[in-house]
Amino acid sequence: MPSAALDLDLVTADELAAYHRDGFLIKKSLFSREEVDHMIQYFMDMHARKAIPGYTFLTEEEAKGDPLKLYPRIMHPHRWDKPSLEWLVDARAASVLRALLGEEPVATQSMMYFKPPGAKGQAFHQDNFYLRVRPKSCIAFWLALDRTDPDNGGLQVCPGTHTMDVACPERANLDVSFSTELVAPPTGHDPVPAILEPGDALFFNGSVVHGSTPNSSQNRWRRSWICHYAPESMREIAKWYFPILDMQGNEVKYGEAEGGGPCGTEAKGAH
Ligand SMILES: O=C(O)CCC(=O)C(=O)O
Repeated sequence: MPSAALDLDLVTADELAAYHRDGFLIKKSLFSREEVDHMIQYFMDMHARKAIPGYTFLTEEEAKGDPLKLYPRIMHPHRWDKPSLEWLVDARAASVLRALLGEEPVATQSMMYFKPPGAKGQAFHQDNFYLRVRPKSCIAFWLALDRTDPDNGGLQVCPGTHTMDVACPERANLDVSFSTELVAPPTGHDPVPAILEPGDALFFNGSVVHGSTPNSSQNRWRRSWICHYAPESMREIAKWYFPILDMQGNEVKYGEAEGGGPCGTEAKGAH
């Protein structure tokens, strides 16, 4: 893996200040249009070939009109797929993460979201409720493969919530969310939509309250590549994320935090 060998300087002082003020940062065109088109093709082919270990493939009839049941997210593809591992430890992502964290990142999770038209969203939540990274928080790298905006269920983030403690969630409305936990945006921290073009990347702190509404468009997919990382100085993380990798793809051992689990608990029968 080439990642950490390259020391790219991708974050300006103003961007770093904005990240520390808001808890998130958008990097325009981090990946090229050709690269994200390739990623879309790659994961759509993987799905068409039914080449996804542990995945639930339903027929249209079994899915009963729920597009998310036909295209659930792919969890941790980097554990069995080499290109996914390379995208998880990508040198550009590593460089931005290093600047935002102020230290070396370690990789904890990869996910591919298809979110076809009509798919449910994911209720507002905080990622570190699931990852349980301590003493500092985790951080997300959310790469838009399609254009994303409120119409196709793009991500929304609540600026300034990175300084909040991790809250105890309420029950989400399962008519609009595939995941069961809700942390309502706190007063004074209204959500703002992350409007992203293909190849744009959103990075956000693991305490930031964020989520998405259903894809209410007629025909616009909202595919995204989503990875989570932690500062290498962390002491513990939820077991569900083991093995943890450095940015060269080698396993690094950490302590096991109590609880946690997949990022967004899926409602029973969600797929
Ligand atoms: O992309 C989405 O709609 C939700 C993803 C998310 O919130 C997460 O991965 O934590």
